[in-house]
Amino acid sequence: MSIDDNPALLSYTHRFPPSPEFGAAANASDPDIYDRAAADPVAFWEEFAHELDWMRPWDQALQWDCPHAKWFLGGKLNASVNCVDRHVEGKRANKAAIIWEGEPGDTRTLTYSELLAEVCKAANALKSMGVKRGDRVAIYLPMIPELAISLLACARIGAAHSVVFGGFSSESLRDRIMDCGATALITADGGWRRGGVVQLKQIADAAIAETPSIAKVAVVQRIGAEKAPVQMVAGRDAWWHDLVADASPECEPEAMDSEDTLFILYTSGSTGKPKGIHHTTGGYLTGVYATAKLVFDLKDSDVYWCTADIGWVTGHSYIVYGPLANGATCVMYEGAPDTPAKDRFWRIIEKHKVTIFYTAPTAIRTFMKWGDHLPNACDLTSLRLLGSVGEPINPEAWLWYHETIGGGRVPIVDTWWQTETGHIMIAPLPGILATKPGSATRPFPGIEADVVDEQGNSLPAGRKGYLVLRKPWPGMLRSIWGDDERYSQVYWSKFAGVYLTGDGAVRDSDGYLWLMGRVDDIMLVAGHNISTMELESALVEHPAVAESAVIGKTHDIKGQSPVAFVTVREGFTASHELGEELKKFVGQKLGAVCRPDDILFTADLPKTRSGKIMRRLLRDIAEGRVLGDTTTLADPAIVAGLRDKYASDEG
Ligand code: 6R9
Repeated sequence: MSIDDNPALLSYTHRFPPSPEFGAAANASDPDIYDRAAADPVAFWEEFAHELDWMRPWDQALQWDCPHAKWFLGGKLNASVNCVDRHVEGKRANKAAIIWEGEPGDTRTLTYSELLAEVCKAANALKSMGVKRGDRVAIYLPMIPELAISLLACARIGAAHSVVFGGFSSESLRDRIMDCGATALITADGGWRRGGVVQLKQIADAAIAETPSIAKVAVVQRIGAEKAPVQMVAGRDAWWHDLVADASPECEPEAMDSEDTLFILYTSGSTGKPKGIHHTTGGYLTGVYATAKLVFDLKDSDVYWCTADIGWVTGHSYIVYGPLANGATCVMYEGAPDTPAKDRFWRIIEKHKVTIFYTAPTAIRTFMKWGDHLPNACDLTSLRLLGSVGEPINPEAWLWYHETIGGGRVPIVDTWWQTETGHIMIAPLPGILATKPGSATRPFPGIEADVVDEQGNSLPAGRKGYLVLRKPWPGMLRSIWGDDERYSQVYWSKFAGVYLTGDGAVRDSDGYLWLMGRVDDIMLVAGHNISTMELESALVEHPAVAESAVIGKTHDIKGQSPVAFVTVREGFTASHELGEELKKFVGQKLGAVCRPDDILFTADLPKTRSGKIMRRLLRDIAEGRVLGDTTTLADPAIVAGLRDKYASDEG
C-alpha cells in the first residue's frame, strides 16, 4: 500500500467526545444543524444575519456571479454599532468589553459603555483629521486598547482600515500604504516588546516620507518621550490624546451598505507583492459573529482570550469583530509570552480567570519546550474551552494542550481558516462533535469543503489532495484590492467554479478533515506524496523533540528526500546519536520511505511574524540556494545562522 493511501496521521485514532454537561449547555447542541445548513446554506446564514442590528433589511441574501459574491444586498448596517452600541443599549453597558494587560504590567479595563465613548471620540478625531466615508486609514500600533478602538472608529465613520502589524518594517508599511492609497495613519510613539521599545513613530516616519497620500498622522503616546523620542511634523502629526480630548463622545454611525468595504488586510503570498485582501461589512460580520458564537460557544459569563495580534486576521475576526459582536469580555495582551517570565500566559489566565483560550500551535510547542512545571504552578481551572489556529496542530501538541493546559477536561477547537476566508471554515462544534487530536474535524455548518485530485475530482477517504471550498460563504474575500485579475487567477482558475485554498488535506472514514499544510510544502519522495506535517508530527512524538520543520531536498534517485530541522526540549542535548535515533524513530513509525536523510539541530526555526514556519527558506538552505524573500521573517538572524551551520555540517 502506498503512503498516499494510508496517511500516517490517520493512525492517530483517539477520540474525545464532548462531556454531556458541555453538550447540553452549548450554543450549538443539535447535531441536526449540519444537515439543516447543508440543505439551505443561504437560509442558515440569514438566521445569523437576523441576530445582528440592521438599519435597513437586505433585499436579497446572496448574489453569486462566480468568483464574485455579494451578501445581504440592499441591507444597511454599521459594524461598530453591532460590536458596541447594541450591548450598551442591551444589558451589557457595565460589562467589561476589553480587559487589557500591558507588557510592563499596567492594566486597563473598558466596559461596553466606556468603549462606546472611546470609539465615538476616536471617530470624531478621525473626522477632524479630514477622514471621510470611503477613505482608507492605515493603522500601525502595538497591542494597546487604541488599536481595537481605531478599527471600530474607522468602521463607525465608514472608512476602511488597513492594519499593518507593529513588527513590520518601514518598507512593508510604505508598500501597504501605497497599495491602498491610505490618507491617514494612526501610530504610536512606540510599543513594548520583551522589555525593549519598538520605535514605531520613527519607523512610520521613514515610511511616510515616501507615501504622499498620507495627509495626517495621529500618534498614541504609549511609551513617553524619554524612551521613545518622536518628532512631530507640524500640520501633519497630532497626539492622539489631544485629538480625543477635544472630541465629543457621541458620533452618529454611518449607515453602511452591506457590501461597503470594512477593511483591507495584506497577506504575503509566497511570491510577488503582498495581496490586499478585501473584506466587506454585512457578510463578514455575520460570518465572524456566527462562528465565534458556535465554535467558541461564547456566553455572557465567559472571559475570552485570543493571543493573536490584531495585525493578523485572527485578531481582526476573533479579538475585535467576532467576540465583540457577541458582547463578550475579551482579554487583550500587549507583549511577549516570556516577559517578564515564561509563565506570563498562565499568570494572565489565572489572574483574569480566563475561560476560553485561543492560541497557535507554534506557541503550544514552545510552551511544551519550556516545560510543564510552568503551567502546573498556576490555577488554570477557570478554562472551559481551548482553541488552536494558524498551522496544523500535531497530535502530540494537541494531547499536551488537552492534558497540561486543559487538565484533560476541556474540549479543543482546532480552527482552520485564512485571511481570505475571513472567518473559521473548518472546526468542531464543541458541544456536538467528538474531536480527534490533529484533525480540524468538519466544515462549519453551511460550508462545503472538499478534497480533490489534480483534475478537480472529489477524492475518497484516505487520499490526499487539494482542499477546496465549493460554495460562497458570507465572510469570503471579495477580491484583491486593486487587482481583480489576480484574485480570479490565484483562487479560482485551477478548478472551475471552486475556491482553491492552497492547502493539502485528507478526509478520514468519518468524514473528518486533516490539514496537511500548504500544497507547496508537500514532498514527492520515491513517488509518494508525503506531507511535511506527517513527519513533523512523528518527530515531535519523540520525547527529545520540541519542534521540527521538514522539507524535501532534491535527490537524484528518489526525486526528493526528507530533511528535518529539529529543536530539542529543555533537558535534552543535540548529538549525532540523537540524530540517528530520530531517523530510526521516524522510519519505524512511518515506514522507510519517510526516514529523513538529514537531521539538523537548531535552537530556533525560521518563522513568519505570525508564527508559521517558513519551509521555503529551509529548502533554500538545504539546496544551497540564495535565500528568497526574507522580509516577513520574525528573526532573520535564525536563517543566516542555519545556513552557516548547514554548510559546515554538510562540508
Ligand atoms: C487564520 C490564519 C492561513 C493558512 C492556511 C493554512 C494555515 C491556519 C490552520 C492552518 C492547519 C489549522 N492554517 N489554521 N492549517 N490547521 N487550524 O492563520 O490565516 O494567516 O491567512 O493563514 O494558515 O495553511 O491556508 P492566514
